[in-house]
Amino acid sequence: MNTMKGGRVVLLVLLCWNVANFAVIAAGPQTCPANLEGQCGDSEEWKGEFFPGIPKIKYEGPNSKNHLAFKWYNAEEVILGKKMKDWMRFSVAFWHTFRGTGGDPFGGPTKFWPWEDGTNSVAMAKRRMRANFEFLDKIGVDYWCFHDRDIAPEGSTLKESNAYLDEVVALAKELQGSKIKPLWGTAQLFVQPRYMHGAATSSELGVYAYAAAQVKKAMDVTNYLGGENYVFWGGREGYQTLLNTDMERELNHLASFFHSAVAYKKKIGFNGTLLIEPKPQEPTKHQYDWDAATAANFLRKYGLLGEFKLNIECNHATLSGHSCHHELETARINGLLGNIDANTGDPQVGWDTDQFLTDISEATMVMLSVIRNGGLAPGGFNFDAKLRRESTDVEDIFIAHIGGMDTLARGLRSAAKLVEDGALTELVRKRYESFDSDIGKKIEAGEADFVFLEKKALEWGEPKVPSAKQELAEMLFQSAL
Ligand code: XUL
Ligand code: CO
Repeated sequence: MNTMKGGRVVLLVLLCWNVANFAVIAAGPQTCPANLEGQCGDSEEWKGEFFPGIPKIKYEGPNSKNHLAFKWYNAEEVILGKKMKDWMRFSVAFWHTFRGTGGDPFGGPTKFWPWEDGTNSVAMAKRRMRANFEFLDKIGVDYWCFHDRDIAPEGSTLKESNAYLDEVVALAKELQGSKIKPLWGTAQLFVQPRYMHGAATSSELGVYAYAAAQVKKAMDVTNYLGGENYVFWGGREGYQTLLNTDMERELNHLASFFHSAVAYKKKIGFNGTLLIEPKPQEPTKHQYDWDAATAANFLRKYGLLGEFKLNIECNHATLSGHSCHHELETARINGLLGNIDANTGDPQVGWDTDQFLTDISEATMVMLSVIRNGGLAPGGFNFDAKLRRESTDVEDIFIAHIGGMDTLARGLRSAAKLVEDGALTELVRKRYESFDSDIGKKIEAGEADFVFLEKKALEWGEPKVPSAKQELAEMLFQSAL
């Protein structure tokens, strides 16, 4: 309780912190790749190595002591009938991995990657894109995720911004080759001051139109790059106080915006899944897509079920007072589990810390949901996670991703053990077996009315209530880790 309260107080401070994470901070020493030979200013055509000395990351098994190797993630290994890489469909988040600066509300950037020259130019954006693709190749990940404004700078007009984006996207397309694609693309509708009241839920008509234009373009480029999904995270689609907010009107606007997105997707022949990413708050005090259940009800109310799925982020789940497992199961049982933003929060702080997942127990619960869902495709696991402020070596970028991939791979192995063993499934089946009777079946088919049930209750007398066997369930779970 105290932690939650503390978290809320800190939340105000974090409004600017969150922006800092997405904003381009050009402070800090100017740097550039060692072998660039002084051509830093306009050097996007540089084709050198960004991560010299770091090899392609290979699987070496659990006994390896090499921190630049996988111990649990073996891409080609088949688990429960599917290759690990097909269960996982890992993706690198461009905004954290290539735009994260380590800045927080109390201090500026701490990360000065050798390829950064301190500018927000198109040339720098292109060089950074080359670094992204070298990283993807070396870490062995086939998907990446981006916001429009992470990968290319915002211009002084929408037209100019679109032209910058086109230029960088053309390079990304070339670098992708035939193997790599975006897992999803999205529009950044929260950093620029015009979005201070929201984008689709802004009180200003011009902002709604601008956001629509930005999403239209972001959908175009996601489609052009072969993206498999498109995400809507409504960072500022919410409110600070209901005293100045017409919540019903804002929600109606949000629904209109989504209906237009569906229509545009069909118009351009984009086959990717549209995903809503719930988050309860931060930067707004209350975000409309609070959690999976809220988002599902929104989709149902506005006739959008069937057009959208959900992108569940583990740290957002815990911010909303749920576990990641709860949010995944809520999405799954509603047929809405589309993608996972793989990260974790810190149990001692109340905000979005976006850490790489390292908890095997949590990863196992996540993977149980993924297995029950039959996988995530066309979604996957996007590492919406960042290095700690204090981690500043280039190799830390690799170590963090290797750690996250290995944790989820370990989760998959443990979850598969649980599924194959069957004891936990059997415990749950037994718990509900009274409903397997004829009368139970009648109830589940909606055919048992209260009069009939009263008759049965009178006939049966006091029911015998069995144990839930929670500790046994926990013991079975632990034994698979
Ligand atoms: C913010 C967050 C975003 C979305 C994409 O908490 O998770 O990065 O994933 O806009
Ligand atoms: Co996210």
